[in-house]
Amino acid sequence: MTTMTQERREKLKALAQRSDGFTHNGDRAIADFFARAQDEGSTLFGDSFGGGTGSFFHAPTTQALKDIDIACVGLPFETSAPVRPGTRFAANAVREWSGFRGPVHDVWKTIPFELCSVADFGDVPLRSPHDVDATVRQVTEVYTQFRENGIYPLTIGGVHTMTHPILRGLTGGEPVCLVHIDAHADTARGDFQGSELNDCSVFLNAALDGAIDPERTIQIGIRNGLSAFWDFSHESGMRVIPMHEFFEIGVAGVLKEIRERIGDRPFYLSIDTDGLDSTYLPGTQLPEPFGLTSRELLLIIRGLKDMNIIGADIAELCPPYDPHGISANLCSAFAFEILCLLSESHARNFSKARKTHWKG
Ligand SMILES: [Mn+2]
Repeated sequence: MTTMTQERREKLKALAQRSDGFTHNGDRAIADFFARAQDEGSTLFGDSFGGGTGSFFHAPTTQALKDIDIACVGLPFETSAPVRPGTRFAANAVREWSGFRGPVHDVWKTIPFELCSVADFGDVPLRSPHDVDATVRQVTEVYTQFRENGIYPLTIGGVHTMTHPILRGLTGGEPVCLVHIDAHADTARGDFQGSELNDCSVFLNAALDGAIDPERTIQIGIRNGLSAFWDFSHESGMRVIPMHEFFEIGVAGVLKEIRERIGDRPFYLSIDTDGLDSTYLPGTQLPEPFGLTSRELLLIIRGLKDMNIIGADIAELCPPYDPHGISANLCSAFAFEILCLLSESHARNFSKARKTHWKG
């Protein structure tokens, strides 16, 4: 038994009744950010589920390219989905859950809104959602504009098919390195199921476009009986880390190889939600057992800190197959981790450091 003296009780009472706002454990930068965001009328405070602005992470919504450093983008395209439909609902599901994520990284104390102008760009307005070719051209156009304006995109798909035009636009044919999380290597040779544009040939197409460098590509989490389709990965020099090898080398082994292969070169991060074990993320187009745990993927993402990331996407999230929202919530948490990486990287690469503002 210990003793609660009157003096101790008074001390605790004084702490509980402080009226000078949150002290954030003495972190002035965080306190200043909260004061500024509140002053500018952000909805970071006190809204309920689905409330606030309904934007990614409560970011201001704009498509004014000159005003954006980091664009959070929805890409609700699923015409080429061969298995289970519903990925078109992913962007809004992540938007909704993202209201509970951030604004401060709980370990690094990174505040993306203090490093960069972060915006919800909205969804790519799909002009011809029934036409894969036309959509590939349109997505290429949008991400070309991002490249021309120095914008790093964080995209929530849609089917993985669109990572190919994203990379084509974003790189302009100057190959970047790739970190790819997936149960499938997505390098099936052309005319897969009657079409070259599909979600099983994404990174073969990107390599042919000169958008990624196969020898600086690393694919993590690959598994299931489709491995016969992925010859191109092995033959083009990509590093494929299948799950059975991941079980041996773990997160530390993966991060070591990523650092060796990519170093400080620009790289793109593409996450197919089926890279995760379906226990952790059931809401995906093609769930695959025996994948990464949510903690393992978190540690892989955090292990990319201080590297030269220029864009990222999360594809194949399929909310209708997860009525509890666990999958979309998890993706919103990964998305915030990635937002921190992107904003730190952008701030290092561009001298025009500027903050996010909720009012002009
Ligand atoms: Mn996949």
